[in-house]
Amino acid sequence: MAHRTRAIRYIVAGLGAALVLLGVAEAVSAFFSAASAPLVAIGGAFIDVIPPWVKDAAIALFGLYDKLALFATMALAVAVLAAGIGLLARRRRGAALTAVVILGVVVGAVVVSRSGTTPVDVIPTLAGTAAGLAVLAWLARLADAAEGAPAPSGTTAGGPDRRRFLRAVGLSAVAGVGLIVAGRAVAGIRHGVDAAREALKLPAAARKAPPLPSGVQAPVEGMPPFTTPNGEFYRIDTALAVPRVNPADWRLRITGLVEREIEMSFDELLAEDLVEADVTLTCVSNPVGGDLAGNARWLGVPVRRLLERAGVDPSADMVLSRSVDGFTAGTPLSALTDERNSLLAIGMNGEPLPEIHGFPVRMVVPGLYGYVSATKWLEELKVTRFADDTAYWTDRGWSAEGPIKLASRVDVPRSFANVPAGQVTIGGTAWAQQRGISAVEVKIDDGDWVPAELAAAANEDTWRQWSFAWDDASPGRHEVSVRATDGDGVLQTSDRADPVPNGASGWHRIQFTVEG
Ligand SMILES: Nc1nc2c(c(=O)[nH]1)N[C@H]1C(S)=C(S)[C@@H](COP(=O)(O)O)O[C@H]1N2
Ligand SMILES: [Mo]
Repeated sequence: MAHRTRAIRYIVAGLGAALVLLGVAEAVSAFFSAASAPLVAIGGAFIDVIPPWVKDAAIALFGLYDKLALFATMALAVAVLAAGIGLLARRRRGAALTAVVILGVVVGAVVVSRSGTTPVDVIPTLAGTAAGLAVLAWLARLADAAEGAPAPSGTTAGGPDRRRFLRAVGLSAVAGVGLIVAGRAVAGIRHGVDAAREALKLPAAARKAPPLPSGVQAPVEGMPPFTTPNGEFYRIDTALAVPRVNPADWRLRITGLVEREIEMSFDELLAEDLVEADVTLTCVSNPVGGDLAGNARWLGVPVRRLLERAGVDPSADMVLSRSVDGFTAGTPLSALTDERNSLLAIGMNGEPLPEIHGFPVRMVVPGLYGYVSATKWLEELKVTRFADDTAYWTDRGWSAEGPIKLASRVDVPRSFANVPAGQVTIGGTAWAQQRGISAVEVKIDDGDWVPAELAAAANEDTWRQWSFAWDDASPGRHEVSVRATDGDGVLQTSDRADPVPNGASGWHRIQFTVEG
């Protein structure tokens, strides 16, 4: 038992040193780029190398908490590593300290290899490693003393030494956690992005979106709102730390196969004639019946106009958009130059873009999944060819082209809900951006397909709600399926496909119980 208590002291020393290491790195990183914090860099690198099915499984498993789950996993990994190094420090002090140095060097290398970082961004990791080394040596020495081994200072075993060790560990933990919290706060203030966003007044649109027709919302209680409030809009991206882009420093560059490269500031973008459009965004990872889709009123500059100004070379067929954190999307040039409302968006539902949705500027392209079009924290449009360039998700097994597939889902009742007997009102959503929805049918149990009531359509780029009143709902368990027909008269396919590599397909079906 006594033996074990002593071993635990070294484990605790390792954990304390790790907290200080991370705290110092986090605090110092507030003065460097967002990706300079070691855990952010490691997590980001991890996200970049995981195969698509793991990313998909993580989204399915943790939904919007996938980042939290990743951080929790990393915290666990760090704790195990720190405990191991602490144990090593008991008998082989030099080896333990060397292990910390090696880890620091490896993490530093990962940090500088991340896009969006420069070599100086290694400084937070180096500072953290130095602090971690000092604290590990210090705590291990106090653990020696508490253990009764002859410590370098010549102290011997006893109560005071144990208390001294505990105090030192407590101090390290408090300092580590405090530095992490303070670092986050300082980073927020220092980068001034919140303040810049608050202060931003969006100009009025030169071309407003037509008002939404009354009746876009199906008259069914519990339906999602037709326009998704910003706070409820789904979020999907690879960014562990939300990129902090101050509009004052923001530049957009249009490069590649153009007659003249263009560079624009945020103020220049605001001075353009702005266009407003209601567009439903959809994620390719959305499973059948899933909710990785949202509808907003976007305000921005038509991409077409800027590409015309740059003069696109006829040999080009793709625009590779790049974010400040190195994400890229490859959009067919035609989708950016035809008549659709492809925008460099700065506003979302009457507000500047929320930071997690790409502040200050993102792309919105009707009809294409987000991974090939909706680049957030945009900084470059490179006019190029599919044959010459590949994008972030195409390099990880997803298709180069990602037109949104016709989809429909049941929103009400919820899966496995109990509903009162009598009339049961069923409601849902269907979308086929660029084509619109012309019909929705439902099937109850083994019955025939029957037409549902369509809510009003806003335009062909937004989803469309539907409802169906089932008058003679009999008590018991029931099943309802839904399928839609798009504006071209094409019926939604029943073929089941997984999200990888270019979006899920198949009819959505849910079960519910009518109470007796
Ligand atoms: N910079 C950046 N932009 C990005 C992504 C990303 O990982 N990084 N993900 C894309 C994907 S896959 C989707 S579905 C949409 C989601 O946009 P939202 O988070 O605003 O809903 O953003 C796109 N833009
Ligand atoms: Mo996505």
